[in-house]
Amino acid sequence: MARILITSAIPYINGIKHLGNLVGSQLPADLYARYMRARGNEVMFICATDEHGTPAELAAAKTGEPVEVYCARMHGVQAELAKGFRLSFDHFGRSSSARNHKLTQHFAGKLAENGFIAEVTEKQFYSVADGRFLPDRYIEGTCPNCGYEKARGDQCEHCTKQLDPTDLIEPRSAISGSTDLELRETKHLYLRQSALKGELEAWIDSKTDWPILTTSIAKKWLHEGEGLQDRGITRDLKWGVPVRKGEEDWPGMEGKVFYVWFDAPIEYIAATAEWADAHGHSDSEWERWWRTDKGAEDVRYVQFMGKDNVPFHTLSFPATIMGSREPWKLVDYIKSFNYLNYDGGQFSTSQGRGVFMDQALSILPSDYWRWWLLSHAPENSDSEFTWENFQAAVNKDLADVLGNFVSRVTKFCRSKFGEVVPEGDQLGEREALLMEELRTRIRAYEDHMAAMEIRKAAGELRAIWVAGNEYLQAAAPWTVVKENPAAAAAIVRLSLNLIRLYAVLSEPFIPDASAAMLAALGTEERSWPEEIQVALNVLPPGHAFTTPDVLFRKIADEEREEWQKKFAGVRT
Ligand code: B3M
Ligand code: ZN
Repeated sequence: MARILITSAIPYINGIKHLGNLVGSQLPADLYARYMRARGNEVMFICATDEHGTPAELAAAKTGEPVEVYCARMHGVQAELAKGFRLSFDHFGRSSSARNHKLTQHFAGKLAENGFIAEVTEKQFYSVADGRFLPDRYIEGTCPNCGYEKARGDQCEHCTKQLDPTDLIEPRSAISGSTDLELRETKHLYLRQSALKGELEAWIDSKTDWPILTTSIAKKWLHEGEGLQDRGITRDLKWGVPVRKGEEDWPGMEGKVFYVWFDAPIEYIAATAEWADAHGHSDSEWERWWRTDKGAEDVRYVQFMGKDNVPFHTLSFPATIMGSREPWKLVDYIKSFNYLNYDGGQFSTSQGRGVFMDQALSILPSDYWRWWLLSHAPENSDSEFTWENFQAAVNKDLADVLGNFVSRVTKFCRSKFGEVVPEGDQLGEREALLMEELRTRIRAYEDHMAAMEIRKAAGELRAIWVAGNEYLQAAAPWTVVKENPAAAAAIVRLSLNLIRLYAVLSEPFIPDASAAMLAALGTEERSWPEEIQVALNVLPPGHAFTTPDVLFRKIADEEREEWQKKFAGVRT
């Protein structure tokens, strides 16, 4: 038994996530967590909401709620949707927690003590009318490149040019519209990543088994241009973790908070502490996952994220940990994803384009989505959601292959032998061949799951379902029964046991259907098939079952067209 720590990138608090976000971190992390638990490992699976920064402040200003109230409400919404998708987090924390405040300040203090923080005085816009410094996104003006009048201080949305606030023509406050802006001096903290460059590089070079997508992004940031840059880790905002040096004040930094990307990954650790608190455990219970001096040296730590998050996880967060010179656990493996596109374009939160988590669940149960998303995960390149493809995969894989197998076997058994596993003859050559195929395919499935090759694992699982269907078709118990009922009974007994095996193997992908199959079979036996002979004899003759309802329904063409239309526009 191994101990496996799994974290998913923590979703921003501002709004409901779309299916592209889901498949890029939380869903594959859940697949892996479920699989590792099924194999008998001790798993800690952590996620949280990422609650700080300008986007949270702006979203709250839009709804008119105080930002704390907005974040608490949206955390509840996201937690409910996570449940809806059966994401099996051990804890779904909040980056605004007291634990994260304390830990973030602790890391900053240690980094300063070890010489990895620089204090830099720079010039920034101060709004006299608003009585505050304005971060990039709080300044609007005319784009010097294209003349667009509502360009933001960090970027022009119209021509996409990256900007500095001082580039804007006629800059004004996005809060009040005031043009009474002054460039004033203000002090900020920088994380001296450049001083840790050698250590980071050696560490990344030692990760020879990482996906190319992960290492190529890390190396690009290490070597391109002027190489790894120091990063500003403070902001002039009210909402966030106040800048402190451990438990002490930080002179000159009053009224400032840490930058959201500084405290967000620290929340992985803090959320594990929140988990301990929520269960009344002592600190040693979470520290054994995170402190290599307190039991974490034998933990395997795996992170899941979209490719845009990779620089922060391969460089900035490791720099925070290394620079603390304390024995915190570093990540062992980073699984990163490309983008999922939507029907000929991009999913977009700001434009409300695509299907969002709440909308998806309002039209179909989570297993349909889980199966499609995971079996089409954007691993080696971007992938695309189309309604045609979704309909085809659901109808074929889930309804025709898996669902149909379960329904044919149970209904046939009920009609000929009643709702109990029948006695029957010895099994023959055909069964031996099926078992041989299953043995090979299950081992391949395990290898792909262990390597987090999600599409390949899904393909193997589908092949395992197909093997059962083909066996049933060839064995044809409905014909055999006329001449030789005992031989037909043996086929049926094996097939009922196959359903149980499918329930166990499929659980990480489609947990609800798996539970429905086991419930129908009247069994709790879900141990992993180490020996195929044993696994296919779990349900003995005489064991009662109930014929389940349709596991997966088909999507009709009219429905597909209706959804296509419904989700073609933008969400408001
Ligand atoms: N919230 C970005 C995202 O949701 C960011 C991830 C933080 S991981 C520590 O893609
Ligand atoms: Zn522009």
